[in-house]
Amino acid sequence: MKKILFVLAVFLFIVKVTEAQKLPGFDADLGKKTVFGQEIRLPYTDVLSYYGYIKPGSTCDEERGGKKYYYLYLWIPSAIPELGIRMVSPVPKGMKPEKSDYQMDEYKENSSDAKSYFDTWISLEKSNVYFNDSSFVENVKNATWTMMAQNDDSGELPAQPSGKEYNSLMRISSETSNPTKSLVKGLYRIGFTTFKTGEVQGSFIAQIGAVIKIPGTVITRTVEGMKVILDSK
Ligand SMILES: [Ca+2]
Repeated sequence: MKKILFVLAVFLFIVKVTEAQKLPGFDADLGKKTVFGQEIRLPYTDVLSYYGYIKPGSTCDEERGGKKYYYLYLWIPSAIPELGIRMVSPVPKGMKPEKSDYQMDEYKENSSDAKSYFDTWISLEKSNVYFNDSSFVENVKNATWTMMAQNDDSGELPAQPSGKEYNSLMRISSETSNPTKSLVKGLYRIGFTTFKTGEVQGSFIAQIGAVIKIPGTVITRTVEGMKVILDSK
């Protein structure tokens, strides 16, 4: 009996440690309730995961205000009421890409690098490109981008190896009465950089959460890559 209890205790300990190496649930603002002073949120029903890796010393996509920006392009195929975005660096030890997850080639090649990471900072911008046609890539190059939201640090996410809660999370509600703030079909981009000192480097996981299933949502690192995927659908 003692042996069984010991095995059980070890098992529970392993489960606990494994859980600590994954991310907590990703919950929405929509439908949030407060019951007896306790906030109750429903999880996003549709979560896409993107595993990435930025090699130390990489060239960024754009320099803005002295910050090195990198982009993930996001295609939303239909209007949605809310979008959640979170980014964690490095990828927690207990997490590995599943078949349906997106992953950068650089991540596949460098997933064993557990040392590099960065203090994440994220933004969501909306473009005025709403359709995929033959001039899509050109249109995106000339697009107007409107800032919708940004986040530096979130206490809802596990701390980084430094012990600081510097990972990022934000929830964006669609403002249907405001065309620049409504989450309609079209191309968006998630900008990421490191807000304080340091370089963007190492592994990261970005997750996109939606309160409804939206088949046809696509995340890519490049506009050209986005075009190829949209054309194949
Ligand atoms: Ca941060």
